[in-house]
Amino acid sequence: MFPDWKNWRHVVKLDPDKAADEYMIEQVVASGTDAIIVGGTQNISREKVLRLYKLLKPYPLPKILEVSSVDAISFGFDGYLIPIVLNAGHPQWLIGAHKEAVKLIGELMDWQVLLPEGYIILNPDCAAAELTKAINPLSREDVLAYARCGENLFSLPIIYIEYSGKFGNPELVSYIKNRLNNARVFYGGGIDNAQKAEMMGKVADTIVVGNMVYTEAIKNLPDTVKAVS
Ligand code: 1GP
Repeated sequence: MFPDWKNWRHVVKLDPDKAADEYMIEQVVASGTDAIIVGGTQNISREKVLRLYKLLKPYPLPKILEVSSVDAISFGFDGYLIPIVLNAGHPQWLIGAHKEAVKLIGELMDWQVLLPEGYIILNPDCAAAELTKAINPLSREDVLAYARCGENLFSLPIIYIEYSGKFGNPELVSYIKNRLNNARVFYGGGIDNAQKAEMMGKVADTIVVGNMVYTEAIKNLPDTVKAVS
């Protein structure tokens, strides 16, 4: 089964393409975050994913792989998040890559440990937006329509508002969150201190922090957890 994710308030996303060591992982775990997602967009290989998994293995908190390429799928994780980019400009990222992966390993897949997430990528300058040719700019009605399609047409349990690398607009996140009925709203992008964590924690179900753990802002990590607890 996929770990009990609905109570997660704070998650750290680690990028296999960035350097991590035991001390950094200790700091991440000690922060009190609810789970660790391993995921990234660029230069992801199975070798890099496994290197990170080895560092995380001693710790009991949920270790989730966000699958960005079938080549990087590694066994051992507690769950697998499957991104579906709702505002992708190319069907590859809506269903194409998924279909290819299922064609390859569909027989072996344990569907119980998979959880799909509907991404809406709103920072046009981030790597994921470039890769998926994310459709931007979007009005808030456009964003809401994508979110509602994800929730109601695709029955996605998570709508992930992605601003990777940039702090987004809490009012927009709140607008979306208040108009969804079932899907939980994940927010990620530009959170590097308690104040930003609190702002987004008020309007999203779960906040995702990424880049800050690779900078000196990692010292603020425990405060970002406290801000949403
Ligand atoms: C990236 O949403 C996450 O996928 C977190 O974004 O790296 O900007 O914190 P940051």
